Amino acid sequence: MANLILILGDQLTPDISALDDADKQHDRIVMAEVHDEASYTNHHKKKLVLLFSAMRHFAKQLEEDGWQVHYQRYHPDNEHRSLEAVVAAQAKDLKPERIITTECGEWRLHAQISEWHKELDLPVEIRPDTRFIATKQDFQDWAEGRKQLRMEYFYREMRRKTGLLMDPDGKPEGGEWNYDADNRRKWTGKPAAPATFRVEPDDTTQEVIDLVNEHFTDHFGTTDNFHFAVTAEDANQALAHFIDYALPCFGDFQDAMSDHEDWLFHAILSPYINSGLLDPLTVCEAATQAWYVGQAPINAVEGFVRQILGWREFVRGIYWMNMPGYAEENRLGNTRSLPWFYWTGDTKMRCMHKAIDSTRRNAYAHHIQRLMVTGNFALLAGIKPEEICDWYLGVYADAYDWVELPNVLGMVMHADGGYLGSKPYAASGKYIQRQSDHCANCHYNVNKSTEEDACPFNALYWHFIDRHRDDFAKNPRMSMMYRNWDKQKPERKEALLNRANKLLDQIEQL
Ligand code: FAD
Ligand code: DLZ
Repeated sequence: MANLILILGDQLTPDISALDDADKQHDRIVMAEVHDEASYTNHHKKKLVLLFSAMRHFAKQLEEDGWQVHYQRYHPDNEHRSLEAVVAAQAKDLKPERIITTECGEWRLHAQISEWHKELDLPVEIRPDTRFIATKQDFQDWAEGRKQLRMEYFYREMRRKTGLLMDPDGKPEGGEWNYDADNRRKWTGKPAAPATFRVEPDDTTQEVIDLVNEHFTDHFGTTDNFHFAVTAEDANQALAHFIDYALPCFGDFQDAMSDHEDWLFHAILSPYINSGLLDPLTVCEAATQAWYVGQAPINAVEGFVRQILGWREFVRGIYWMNMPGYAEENRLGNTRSLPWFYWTGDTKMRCMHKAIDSTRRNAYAHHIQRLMVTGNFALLAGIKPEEICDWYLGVYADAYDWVELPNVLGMVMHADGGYLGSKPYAASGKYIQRQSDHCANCHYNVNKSTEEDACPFNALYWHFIDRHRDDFAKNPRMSMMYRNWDKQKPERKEALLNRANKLLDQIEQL
């Protein structure tokens, strides 16, 4: 008897486990652009274009390879508005023995699919997602009994497991596990950042751009200048472009920000890795190969591999071990609403304007912008975790709950009480000045803290430190901050707190 195989929009690879042992002659693959998935958050228009176009290209490739594919294109009047409705209609038609799918990456949808067998009165087989290097169980086994979960130790396990950047004696290549200290140079325009890898929209992508512009007008961002890859072949070209032109400098300028460059030396590969167009291990292997042939230095290659083998796998493990309760965490008790300028970029803070504007145009901002600019501001201002999480889930082409939530709620907002990170990434304007040239072009003065034109990050930083004394004063990694705060004269402290309170009162005007 035939099986019905569901492939989701972020599972676009013929190696997906749902296809293991499938029968081209009898089984039917279902893929569907549906209202419910396109609308559960305010997805950036470019993310919608990327996914729908990549799904269409992948379905075509499957058909050319001899698979039977039922594909639903998006239309607001579609009878079937959810994946379940599409699957139910196909099941009625095919009368399959069972439904097969690969576990999805979001608790929301996972909870739904786990219940389908009741409504559909059919077995639903949910297979592990073998694209990840660690299984959910591997992560749980590693985490078991540990008082603190630290990415660095998990990352070392992953290095040992894969053998990536390990020498024949089982030692890390280059002698060190981690070259983080060599990843912090400021970029002053030299060497020039490489040209962005571009794929011009083909007819399918253009059709989807028109569809998104017609039916998703109120979604964030723009479809203008869409140049993402939408096939595995082009995504592999994007990987080759990164390895050849950006990886050699990736390590040095990993934490840099620029007033003039959106992409710097970053990979811009996360939208492809997360949707299945690129395999994470293949990406890491391509990077390590560049080191072995002397094309890129160790601080670049190790820094890059750490992000994928370490952080990416680590946050996924945290997500699945702690959901659904994790999404509800708000250990710092934040109550403030997200300022409207997160949606418009209309703020006099130059770094915030630049990060949000890049996000709006590109559905992309690099890690340090997400962590130390838009994230840092939300942390210092005490924004409600669910509002800032929803923003991050909407605005990036690579955003899926399993990776967005731990990064935002855990890493940025410290809302999980330090489960993911040992200390909050709170920083004043000085950090942004050190890592970028934004401050030179800013309305505010980064060298001032209490005056009308002082950089808001400065007073907000001390306000954060002061109001969370009970949360952090005993944290050894924060003790220096508290010593510095306690050393300040009472008048100075009062002026800083007054300035911060005024900023918070007028947050929409910043
Ligand atoms: P590079 O900087 O070139 O890094 C290489 C690769 O490493 C990325 O492609 C990505 O696959 C991986 N990576 C790097 N950092 C992380 C990380 N912290 N967690 C997981 N993977 C990582 N990444 C997402 O894929 N989706 C998200 O929704 C997402 N939300 C984020 C929200 C915040 C607040 C922060 C601080 C980080 C978030 N990240 C997210 C991680 C990271 O910022 C992006 O993966 C990265 O910016 C993608 O751009 P790139 O491909 O140029 O990455
Ligand atoms: C993100 C997304 C969007 C926008 N649209 C679809 C869709 O129409 N059909 C689909 O199968 N998947 C879509 N996705 C991805 C899912 O919403 C979900 O985020 C992932 O499948 C989780 O692994």
